[in-house]
Amino acid sequence: MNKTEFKQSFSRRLAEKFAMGVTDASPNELYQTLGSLMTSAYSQNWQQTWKDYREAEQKQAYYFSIEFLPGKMLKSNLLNMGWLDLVTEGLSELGINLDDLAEVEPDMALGNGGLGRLASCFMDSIASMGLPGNGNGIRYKYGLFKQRFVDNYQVELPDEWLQNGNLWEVRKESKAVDVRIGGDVYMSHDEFGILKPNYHGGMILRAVPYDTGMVGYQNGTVNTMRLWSVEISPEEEERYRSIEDRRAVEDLTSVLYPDDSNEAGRKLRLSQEYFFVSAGVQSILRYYKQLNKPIDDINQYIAIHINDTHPAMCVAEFMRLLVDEQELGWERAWNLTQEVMSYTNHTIMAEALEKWSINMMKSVCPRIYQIIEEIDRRFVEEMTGVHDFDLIQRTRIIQNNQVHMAHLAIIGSHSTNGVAKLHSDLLKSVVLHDFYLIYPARFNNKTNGIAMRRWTQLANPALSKVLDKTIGNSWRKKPSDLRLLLNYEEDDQVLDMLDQAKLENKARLANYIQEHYGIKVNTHAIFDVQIKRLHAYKRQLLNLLHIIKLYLDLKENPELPIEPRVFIFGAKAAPSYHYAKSIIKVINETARLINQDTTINDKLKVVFLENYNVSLAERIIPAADVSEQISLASKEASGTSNMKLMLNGAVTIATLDGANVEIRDAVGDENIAIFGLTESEVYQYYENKNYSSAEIYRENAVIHKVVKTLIDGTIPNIFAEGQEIFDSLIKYNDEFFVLRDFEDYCSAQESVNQAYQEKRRWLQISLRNIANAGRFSSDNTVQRYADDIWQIEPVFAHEDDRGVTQHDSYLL
Ligand code: 26V
Repeated sequence: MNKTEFKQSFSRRLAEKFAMGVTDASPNELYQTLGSLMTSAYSQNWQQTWKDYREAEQKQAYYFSIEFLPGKMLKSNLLNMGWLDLVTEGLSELGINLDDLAEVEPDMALGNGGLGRLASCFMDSIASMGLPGNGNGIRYKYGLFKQRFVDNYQVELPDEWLQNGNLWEVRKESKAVDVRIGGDVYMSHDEFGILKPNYHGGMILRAVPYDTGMVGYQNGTVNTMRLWSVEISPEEEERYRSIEDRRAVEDLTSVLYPDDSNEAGRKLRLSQEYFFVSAGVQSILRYYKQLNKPIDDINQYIAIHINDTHPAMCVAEFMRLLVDEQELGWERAWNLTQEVMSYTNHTIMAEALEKWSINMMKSVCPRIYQIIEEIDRRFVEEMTGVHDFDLIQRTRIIQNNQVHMAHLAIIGSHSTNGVAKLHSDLLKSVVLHDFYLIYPARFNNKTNGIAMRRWTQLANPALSKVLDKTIGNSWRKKPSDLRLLLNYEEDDQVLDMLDQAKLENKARLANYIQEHYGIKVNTHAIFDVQIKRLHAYKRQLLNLLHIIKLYLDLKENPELPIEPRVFIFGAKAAPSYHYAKSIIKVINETARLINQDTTINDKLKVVFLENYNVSLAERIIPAADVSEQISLASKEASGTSNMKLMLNGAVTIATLDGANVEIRDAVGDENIAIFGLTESEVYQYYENKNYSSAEIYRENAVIHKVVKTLIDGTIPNIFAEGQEIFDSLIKYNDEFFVLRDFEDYCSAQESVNQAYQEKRRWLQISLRNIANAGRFSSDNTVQRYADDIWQIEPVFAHEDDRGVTQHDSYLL
């Protein structure tokens, strides 16, 4: 396709769809037009990809995740189709700015944070590596709430992302399946003497899939992300006459649960889990049956991945279909199930480990509960005599009237992995140690990764240009080539270009801040960024206390030789997480105090950006100088914003937690500011029970002075919240060792301050961070899942230098 052809097709499509010309159309109409050109262009490849997999009888992987967080898709699809430059230019010749169209697209925010964003990075990479892998999840009518600040408090508004339709999805009525929720079940022998379930009552819901094409990076592959939506099945229309009854059904796929740490134990949430698990597994089996292969070989054609425990019922649902419907014996079905399933753990926070009461599970999916009971019974039987009684009691699935979902996932699969080296080691040694004793070979590590293309080529064109000029453009396909940049660490011209690119990105963010918040920030200040969900363990509070300290220091001595800094926060708190919301309020009030204080000569600014989401991340990350990765060691499974910020040249201040450890290994100690307790020191405190925050508060004058501002009126309007946070630190012994790490954190911050003053050294550090970020490409990560866990391969044998298959490019 050339530019002229594109412009013609675009104008023609606009006329067909809206009967108007370019000058009359709104950005939304232009966006719809461009989107429809794109989807028609890739739909053939989508169909072809599907056919190829089927004809080659390829093993396919299915990534089951209750969250996907793709953000906007317009530019990412353009980039992956190889159309981005041409379309940008073509539109510009028509007098249209592509960015104005991109603005119109709502973020697809069907996820809370790291877990869902990782799933979407994986979808991009799986397609980009030409691998046969698909997503399976829920099409929530409302995505993650929109965050607004009112009087400096977080308030939540619904995210009505589907209001103007969603042009990337295709409703596939013909692929709908029925899911049974609730009712009773009892077993009886049928006329052939086979034990069969008899169902009574409950609801039969129609699960309708909406498929979205996952376009691989310039390789012609288009995989599928299948999201399920509930409908009332035509046969059941009669039963759901009243508005209340219909609402009860529609509620099922209505909202994404916004709490990513505390298990609320809600029946609706469990129903959501069973709904997308059952729909997904049924549709996989339906596909498999069309292949006409013996059911005993299903493990050679299908891999199902359980992303965190939310889809753990895959194990029991797969058993149900094999045993009840395919009439396989238990043992055979069980072996197949274990070979098909694999599981990733994403958190070590105990509160987030899912457990469901037996009663609730019986009431949502009684047959699944029976099957889990049987799995549990056989597990205990099999382990008795092999392992000691206590170990078996601790690892069995059903304990104290609760079903432990992680136990189900581990016992019912062949692979359990963590998401960074340290995290995977902690799973083996602490969190899942009992299981490691039983199944050592099942445990493995797959360090997370990020879709490099989105986080450089799309988010940071300024940096991308510098890279192209300096090291050529091979890094665009092969992120490990970023290493070539190391050859230029002494090249002042290159360092200067990097500096200019960063400044350009900072100016863009500064404009945004000025426009939205009326706060003027100095683009030559250090942009210090902490962006992630608000959680006590992530310690936004530690960052805040350091800001307060700097402020107090400046008040005392306005001539203090510190580089001007802009502290930037982006974070949503779960609506029910009182403490996290108090932290937001206190950061906002501190920001107002500091930003209005003219006596500190604009040396400090604090900006808390509302409604942190993927699109905002794309604005903030390229502009960051400093990346805050300051969770208490052992608590952050991996983190992925750490990788995105590093890739964009930010210098990391970090504890040795999650993937920070691997980032340190990649860049070396001189290029990262490490501080704080190590994981083993944290565990020693737990063991010896000898931590006393009150003692630190009493004896450390600096800490005393800083912490006291929470309750002494220094910061206005935080009467209750300041006290709450003060109490968490002093009265309740500071669960996340904020005070213990404070001094060390301040020194790390001071070393960053120093380094920034030596411009050249700073730019070199930044360059080394970019150059070493290639290893965190999610292309690598998914390749390891493909090789070690799923055993899937690309369809075509001819490969390019990345090992990626090539197809034709997209035609209009
Ligand atoms: C848990 C719950 C429990 C209550 C109901 C709603 C809900 C939703 C999500 C979750 C799981 C959150 C787990 C999570 O996001 N973990 C993050 O995973 C990232 C990708 O592996 C990793 O980088 C982060 O360190 C980890 O916190």
